[in-house]
Amino acid sequence: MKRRQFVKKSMMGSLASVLGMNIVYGASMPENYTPLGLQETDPFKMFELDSSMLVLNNRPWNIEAQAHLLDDDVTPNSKMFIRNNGLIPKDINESTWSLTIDGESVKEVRSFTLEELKNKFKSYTYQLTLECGGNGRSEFDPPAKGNQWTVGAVHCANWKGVRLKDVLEEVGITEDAVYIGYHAKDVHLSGDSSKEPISRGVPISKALQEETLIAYEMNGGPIPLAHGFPLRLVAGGWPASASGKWIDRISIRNKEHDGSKMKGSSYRVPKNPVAPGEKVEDKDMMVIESMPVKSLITYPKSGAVFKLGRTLEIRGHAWAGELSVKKMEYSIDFGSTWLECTLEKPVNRLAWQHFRASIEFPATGYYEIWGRATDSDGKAQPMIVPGWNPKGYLNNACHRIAVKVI
Ligand SMILES: Nc1nc2c(c(=O)[nH]1)N[C@H]1C(S)=C(S)[C@@H](COP(=O)(O)O)O[C@H]1N2
Ligand SMILES: [Mo]
Repeated sequence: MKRRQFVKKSMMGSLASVLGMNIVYGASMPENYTPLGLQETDPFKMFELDSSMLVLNNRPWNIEAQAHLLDDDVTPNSKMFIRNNGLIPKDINESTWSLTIDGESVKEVRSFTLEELKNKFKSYTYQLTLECGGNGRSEFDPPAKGNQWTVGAVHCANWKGVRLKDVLEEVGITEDAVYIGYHAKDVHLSGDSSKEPISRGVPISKALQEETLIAYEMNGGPIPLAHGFPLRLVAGGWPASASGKWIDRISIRNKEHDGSKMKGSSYRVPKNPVAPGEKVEDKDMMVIESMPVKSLITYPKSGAVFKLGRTLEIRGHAWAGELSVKKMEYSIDFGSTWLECTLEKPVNRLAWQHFRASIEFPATGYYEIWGRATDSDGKAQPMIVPGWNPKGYLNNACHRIAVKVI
């Protein structure tokens, strides 16, 4: 028997045993074909998601949480939104994976295997808030194209890895370095391997922050495939698009990185306010940097019903990009009056902050609870959707929930 035939026969044997039955016309099955019966297509099983997560899109996969699912201090894997611009890479081999540091502004191009990164550099663990720049897009009018995220495209997980700063120190960067750009292994939707689905980055000042990690662990285990296994850049507080998943190369640039989704209207907003629906020229747009102040009421779930006389304990999280949150308030009278919540300090810089408050309702009936955070510069969340922009980014309007008191 020829080797190829032998391989095929034994492959067929193992496929059949997984299926639990013989593949009758197996001999005619194309090579490298996975029978449908063995293809997992259920995103809840594939990504081990909580059954209340919301699937917005399947090609590419885009899945969001709901406010009440984000009640944990640290977001568990099953409740983390998933955002992809392309197709998740397959057949990743951890032992041959490497990260190359190149670009105009490196002294010398260097590559590190995962083992080398782990052995050569000290590891750090931080809770880092990552919010998609388009979180809240669904509320813009006129509507903006793109995933219609409601409030659930944000998470704060525990990330462990090495500091990008330490790696760059080892490699050596030149004085003209102004930006870094990541390159990753995901596949463009067209299947064209010369195109990158996304290749974004951050200014060198952000790259050199202590909390900017090249992460290899998330929430105490290997990074799940959908979130960037085996290596991910994590730049907390910035649009999550700056945190490249599946990275195998970081380029140190002597100009603003010009990779895929750095130009045009991608992850960019008008420099000056524009009228809703207005066309904005590229030259009048700028790259989104730190995300604006925002908060979520994660308990109770909107729609909850309570007995009059019972004190309601609300809770949630607030975050403010590069800044911290200095005040969290709530209102039960549509924003006429505000009362302060108890607000915790962040566990570390760039982690979201937890808040709570006890509310007593004066009478039975319908109420809305609105939450409003204020950042350390004194900027508060707007009560209505802020500045319209072509792609619907940066909606940090106050989160609102409805409750009924009976
Ligand atoms: N390689 C790669 N990195 C990526 C993306 C992507 O499509 N490919 N999407 C970005 C965007 S737009 C977001 S919001 C976050 C989502 O991270 P998550 O899926 O882990 O929640 O990953 C970012 N990093
Ligand atoms: Mo995003």
